Amino acid sequence: QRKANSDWKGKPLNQLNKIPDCMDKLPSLHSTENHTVLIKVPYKYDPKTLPMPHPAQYKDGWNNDHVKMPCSPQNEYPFQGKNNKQILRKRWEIIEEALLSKIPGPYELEDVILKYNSRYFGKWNFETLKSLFIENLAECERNHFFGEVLPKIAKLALSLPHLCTQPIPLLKKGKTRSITLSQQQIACLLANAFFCTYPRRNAKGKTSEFFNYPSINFNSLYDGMPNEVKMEKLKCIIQYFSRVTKKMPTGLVTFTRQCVGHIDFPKWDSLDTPLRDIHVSAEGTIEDDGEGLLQVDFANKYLGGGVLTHGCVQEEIRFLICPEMIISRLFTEGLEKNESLIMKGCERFSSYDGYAKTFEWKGDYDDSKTPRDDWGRLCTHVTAIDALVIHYYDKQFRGDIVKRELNKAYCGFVSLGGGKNPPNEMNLSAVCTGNWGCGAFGGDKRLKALIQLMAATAAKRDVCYYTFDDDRLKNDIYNIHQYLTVTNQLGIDTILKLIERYEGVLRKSRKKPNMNLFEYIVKVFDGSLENTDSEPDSPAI
Ligand code: AR6
Repeated sequence: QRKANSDWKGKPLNQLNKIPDCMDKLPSLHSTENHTVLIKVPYKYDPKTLPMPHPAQYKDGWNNDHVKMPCSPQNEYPFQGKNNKQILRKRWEIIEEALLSKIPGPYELEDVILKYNSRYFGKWNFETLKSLFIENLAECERNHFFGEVLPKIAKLALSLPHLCTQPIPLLKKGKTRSITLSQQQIACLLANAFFCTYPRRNAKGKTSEFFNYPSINFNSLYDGMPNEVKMEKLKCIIQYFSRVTKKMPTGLVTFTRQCVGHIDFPKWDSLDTPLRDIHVSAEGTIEDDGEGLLQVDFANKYLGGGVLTHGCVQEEIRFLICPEMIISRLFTEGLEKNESLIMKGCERFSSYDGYAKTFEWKGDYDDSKTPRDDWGRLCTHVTAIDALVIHYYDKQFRGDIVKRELNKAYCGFVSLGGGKNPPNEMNLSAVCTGNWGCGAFGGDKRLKALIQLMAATAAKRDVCYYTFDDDRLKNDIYNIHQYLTVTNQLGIDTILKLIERYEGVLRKSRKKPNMNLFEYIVKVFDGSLENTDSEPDSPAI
């Protein structure tokens, strides 16, 4: 499925460090204070055997530190009893009754979901869902989904107390912490999201309990004016469930919230290290051509961004073709500026075409060629980092803003190792990225490329950069990299001073620059700006 790519510059792709080849041996898998393992250990990956949940019996954790589970005995809900009398009932019993009933079409699915979400009767609508099954898909596809697939998704959802037996910790801000769970457990949790069973996750507003978490129930995907892109999103979700209910994947996935202490950031202004190597290409995408590399998710602070609502750009698309990533929304609090989320082992299930408004689901994707590590995780590592939204062009070059983005990228790229010794750089894969923060978030591509290169350098990783069809950018990045490493061996400290100087010029000139950051850097070194950019309102810019 990967196209041959000849249009690149810099270090050849096959010379970049890649997992699994560069990886150190993994320690044996077990829970620690900062790592919750939801399956039984000792564990050895066997492609034919599903991992066993741990513990054997359901243990509840209805408190502020754990996901509030739909099947918790403490989850109660008002229910219209006999003679229209409202009674409180165990919500899981209402869910069980509802999901075990016959659901022949989208109208009945709506009724079922509203049975245990009766507060949202008249508030949630299911127009997109209905439109997909009634107008968009063929009758045989609808019959297949409701006849074959949906009963299996319902069964999967109802297996929650048997599959997810251990309280799932919330990955809260301020703490590095990991969760490892089986792909089967993720499928079961996602099946619950599909049926909108998660309690306490529908209320909006600053006082609601999960205010600082992304949404997880899928109702927002079903509602709204019928919309083509949302229907394509739903097709990705249907594809995922069709696959896992036919043949359940047997591997594991780890989610790590990585929080870097403020004293542990590099002292950027005195870092004289020259930039690491780069491979830069106009062709290729992170998910298609980044195998074995640390792939960047151009994230929202609320993981997945608009995946369950509107918006369909890099992050949303990634979460749709690899839906296991969506489960991060269940337990990951909004990221702070010194944090990232690293996802190891998520499988890809769909192919796609187009982008944003033209996004289209294009059928199955077979990810079985991707190797697995000793923990049974696919060797696909994705790091989610949220850039700043840029409202004013000049401001992004300001020292404090540049440092914010450097620190954020560093949080995503650094390997904290976990052990006492810092990881050996030979064991670190290169970063695979592109125009992070430069689409929906409006950043400057050249600045962000340099920032990512500097952060990767501090994290001891090379960079593979896909410019997303921008040939000029490819050449510019290659040329400035050569200029900063071969022609002049400049350290990160000097590069930062040059960015600061460029900001000064922008600020003084108060007009759109006629010279981009890279042109400016080269001109400063050529000496041709010596007498001009120190002047206020310089005509040179
Ligand atoms: N591979 C390589 N480059 C890509 C790919 C890809 N698959 N897809 C897009 N690009 P954007 P942001 C390039 O806008 O600005 C989401 O809603 C392409 O040039 O997704 O950081 C999140 O949830 C594109 O213009 O990232 C956040 O809320 C550029 O990367 C928000 O968007 C930036 O992609 C983040 O916005």
